[in-house]
Parts: sequence; C-alpha cells; structure tokens
Amino acid sequence: MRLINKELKSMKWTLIATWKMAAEGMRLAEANLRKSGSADQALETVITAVEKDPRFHSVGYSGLPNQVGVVQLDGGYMNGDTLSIGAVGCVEKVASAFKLARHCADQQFNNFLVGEGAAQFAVQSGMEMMELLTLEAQMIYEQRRAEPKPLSSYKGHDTVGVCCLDGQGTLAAGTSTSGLFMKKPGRVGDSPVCGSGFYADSEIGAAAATGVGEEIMKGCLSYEAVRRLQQGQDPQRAASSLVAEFTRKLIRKRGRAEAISLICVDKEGRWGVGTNIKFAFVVSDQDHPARVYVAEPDQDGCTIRAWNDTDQDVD
Ligand code: SD4
Repeated sequence: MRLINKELKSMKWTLIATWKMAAEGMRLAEANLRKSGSADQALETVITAVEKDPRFHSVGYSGLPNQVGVVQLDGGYMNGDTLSIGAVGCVEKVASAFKLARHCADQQFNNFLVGEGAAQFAVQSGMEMMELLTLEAQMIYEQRRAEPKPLSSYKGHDTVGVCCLDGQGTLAAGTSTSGLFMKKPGRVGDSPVCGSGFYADSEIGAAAATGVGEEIMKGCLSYEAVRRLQQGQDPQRAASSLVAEFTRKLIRKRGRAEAISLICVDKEGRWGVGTNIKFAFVVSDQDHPARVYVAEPDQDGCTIRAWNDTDQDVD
C-alpha cells in the first residue's frame, strides 16, 4: 500500500532548514531533489556544507568549544519511512556528526552513541576525523574566558536542523551542532535526542528544533509538532502555537523561557515555523528556489517575512 501511495505521489518536494547559514547547502540540495534525489541525501548535503564551513562557529569544524576548550559535537537523524534513528552526543574530532549519526541509524542496535565510544565507532567506520578547534574559535574562547561576566544562554550556538519531504514521499529530519558555547564537558543538548531535536514519520510530517536544548527537551518539541500535524493542524499553526504555548508554560512554571525555534513540514510538503526569538530559516520546494525568511514572535504565534539587509542581527 505504501509503495502504491508513493508511486502515486507527484514529484512535489520541500526542504526547510534552520538559520541563514544553511542557504548555500540548500541550493546544492535542491538541484539534487529536482533530479529525484532522496530526503536523506538532501539532509546530508545541507548539513555537511555547514559542518565544513569555518565561518560558522556553532556547527562542526570551527565550532565553539566547551569550558575546557574542547569542541564536542551532537547530531541526529531520522528516516520517516522506516523510523530508523541515529544519534551521537558529545563526540570529539569527527568531521561530520551528522554522517556519523546517519551511520548509527544503519545498525540494528547501538543507534545512539556518546563520547569516546562514538569517536571509536567513527574511526572503525572510516569516518573523516580532524581537529575541529580552529585558531579563530580558540581566540573567541580565550577572549570569553578573560571576561568576568557569565555567558548568556543564547550566545554562541545555532544548530543546523533540516526537514525534507522528497519527491518519493519520504520525510526525514537531521541536526548537527557544537551545542552551547562554554557548555560543561559531557553536556548533551536536544539535537541528538529523538523527539526533542528532531522527528520524522513519512505518514505525517517531520520537525527539527534549535535554541536552548534544556528548554526544548522539557517539551519533546519535535515529536509534539509532528503529533499536532497528525491531529490535522496545518504546519504553520502547529509549530507557531506549540512554541508560543510552551514558552508561556515555561514562564508560568519557571519564571522564564530561553530561546526556542522549530521548523516542520507535513507529508503534503506544507511547512511551518515557530519561535520565541527573531529567527532566520531557509525554505525551497519544487516551485521556489531556496529563500531566507525571518520569523518573529507575536501574540498569536509568529509573523514571517523575507530576510532583508536590516536583518544582519539574526544568524
Ligand atoms: C543545544 N539546541 O545544544 C542546541 C543548540 C542550538 O541554536 O540549537 N542553538 O542545546
């Protein structure tokens, strides 16, 4: 039945990613999706383009280090056809946390590896290994260490999160991040936690999150977004009302809420975004090339408009 449904599917596809830094990789991925490329390939193209790029200090190579000056990465992956998941947490010296997470999803067991064991598995699997701390990231670290004031929770981190519906009807979601700047050694955020940082089910939709993992995990927000899609909410409503409601709940219960942003796409290729901060994201589909948008929270959820030159303050 699933195959028949897939054959009947049009070649409609949608790709959505967190933050402006994803734009270049999105353009590469969309060329592939036009030629019947898979959602998995699209995720890998977008995420590895960001991981490799030393201009971005929140993901992969040149990511900002933890309190002791070491770059520790988190990454996650889920395929919505098979519900396969793969994830790595707190892994060092791996060029692509996403590729390693995806590789973990190919194993029958041991889908979520952390620390030394994850790095050993990367080496055994022939993954590219490298020093991730660049001179520039080290300088940012040294400067920050010399400052007396405590680090604000939303300084120096942005996860690349991607959701894709491909032309064959497969949904997938993936993430990669160096996590919070100056995090404690061993700290793992939401990005590799299935249901919090990412979720995908090809019968419903896919979602991915960015922001302060300690908040996102309190609401299992990616799973909750997909659950709301299953209830029939349209993606924009599902994502924006979820983030707005959850932000209010955190404030009610805890007196404050840190940054949370969420992207999602449903099985029809409709997309949605929710955020409680100014947040940039990139979308493309079979009719529209990759374009950067900005979402800002308002009373009902958030407003969305095209990114322009006045938006230099948002990553
Ligand atoms: C984390 N959620 O490690 C990640 C960081 C992030 O935008 O996404 N920042 O908590």
